Amino acid sequence: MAHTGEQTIKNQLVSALTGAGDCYISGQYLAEIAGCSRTAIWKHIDALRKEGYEIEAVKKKGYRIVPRKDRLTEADILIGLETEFIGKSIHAYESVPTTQTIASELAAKGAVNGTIVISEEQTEGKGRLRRVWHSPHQGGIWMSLIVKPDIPPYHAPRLTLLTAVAAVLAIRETGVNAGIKWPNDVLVNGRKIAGILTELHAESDRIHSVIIGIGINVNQQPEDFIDEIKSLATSLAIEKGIRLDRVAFLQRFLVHFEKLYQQFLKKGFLPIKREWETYSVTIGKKVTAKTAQKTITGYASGINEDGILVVRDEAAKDHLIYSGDITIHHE
Ligand code: BTX
Repeated sequence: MAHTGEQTIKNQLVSALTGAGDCYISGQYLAEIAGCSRTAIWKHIDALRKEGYEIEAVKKKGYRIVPRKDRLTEADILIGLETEFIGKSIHAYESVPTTQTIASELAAKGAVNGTIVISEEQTEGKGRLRRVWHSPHQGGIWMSLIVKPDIPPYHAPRLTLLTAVAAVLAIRETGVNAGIKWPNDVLVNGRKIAGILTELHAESDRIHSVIIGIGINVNQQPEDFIDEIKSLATSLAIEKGIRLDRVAFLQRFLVHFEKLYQQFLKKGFLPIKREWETYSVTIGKKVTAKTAQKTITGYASGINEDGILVVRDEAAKDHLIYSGDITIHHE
């Protein structure tokens, strides 16, 4: 485990090298910004290489970081990331049980707003209600995003809807026609392409942090899905017939998320609600909603200001569905 000082130098080097893109940076310059000798820089560069960063060293020119194709490393994600604060602090792993737990621990230790925890694979990926989220190696984006909004805790579910809109916008940019099934499923032709799990750390009136877990199927092929979800799930690669650059896709998702998040904090939930309704595949449909208490069949007439689904039954009585699963009837 690196000492904190070494960790800081490492971060300074990674951000200087990624910030320079294709250009070389001299050892002298790196030594100046990190406040250490050129020999120490050489040692740090060597340590970074051992961590998996590909760094070229050319005499008289200096150092240059080589972006690796389709690897979700800190450097690859940072190069060309066009956000102000979302995803600027990155904890990237090869394999973890679940990114949610790591993000919760980091949030408790004071991780900065916008920190992301991402892993190539999750061995115990979590869905809602203790369900499993299948997170195989290299197929998708399995990520937890830490945000610390100054909003009352009961407004936190709005962030789930906001995240679904961000996912839909990023997916639609690739040419795949995604929609949202209440509350948080992102679907393409009725099959799940992404799922969102929001966990809240709060006191009664104050949010400490919100951990937004998002799983997006990007490059899985049909055979990569376990039998149980084969007929329910899809990926961007299946829909498009080609593999996608996960880094580029993730960067676009983060840009959309940040824009919507800032809009939400400035202008409130209404613009997000409208956008969510635009992409919803639930609204206006006959649905059956199963909650812990009851089962209701009726027309999904909309969501209210809190993102709660309104289902109108045959007697024209409105029911508010706070949580649970819905089935859409195809008539
Ligand atoms: P959910 O409860 O709405 O969906 C879980 C259900 O979705 C499962 O029961 C299964 O039927 C189906 N499913 C499981 N894996 C997949 C998959 N890869 N693609 C499509 N369908 C699947 C949705 O829960 C919330 C998922 C959040 C996942 C992220 S990943 C990063 C973070 N870490 C973590 O452990 N969870 C979140």
